[in-house]
Amino acid sequence: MVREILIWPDPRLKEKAAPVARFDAELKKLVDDMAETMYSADGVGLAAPQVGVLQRIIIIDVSPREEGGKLTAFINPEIVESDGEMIYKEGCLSIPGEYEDVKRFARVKVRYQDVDGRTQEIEAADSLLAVALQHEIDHLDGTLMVDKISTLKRELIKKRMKKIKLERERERADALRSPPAL
Ligand code: QAP
Ligand code: CO
Repeated sequence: MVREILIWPDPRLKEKAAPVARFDAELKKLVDDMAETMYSADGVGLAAPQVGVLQRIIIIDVSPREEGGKLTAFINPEIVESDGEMIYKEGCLSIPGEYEDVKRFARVKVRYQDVDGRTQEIEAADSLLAVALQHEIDHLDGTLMVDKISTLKRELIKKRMKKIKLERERERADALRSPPAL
């Protein structure tokens, strides 16, 4: 099931997400929904708070178009090692149409649990995966890429997002007024 992706600004995107304690069927269903939502929006990464679920879950697939593109779910992820610096032009499914340079670590080691609760580690350097891990883990602490750019740029983006939200509300109201014929 595709879920609705929250558009920034939204108070839920600023909250700190809670650790996952139960590795059950409900968690797997949420991860499935997040994957469907991310692929339908042409994304490479998505964090649970972006679909309004304040739990420490992220998914990443840095090659979604490739045959056997590999989706990974990271539960309770934490950066345990980092070094270096890189700048990457990032986007975010909660900030559609906007791309900004953000400074990140060049290398990170991330400890996480898989959907079965087993502890895993992954290392990534100078890559889309390295950026995606940092971007998505930030979401779990209520930090978005717009928190890492200038105030001026942030305010301009905020105006454009408010327009997009209004448009979407109007579309929704129109759809309710004249539902598609079956
Ligand atoms: C986070 O971002 C990320 O504006 C995931 O119109 C950022 O998947 C990972 C997207 C940088 C690695 C590097 C954004 C799709 C997707 C848009 C995304 C849009 C359509 C963003
Ligand atoms: Co994002």
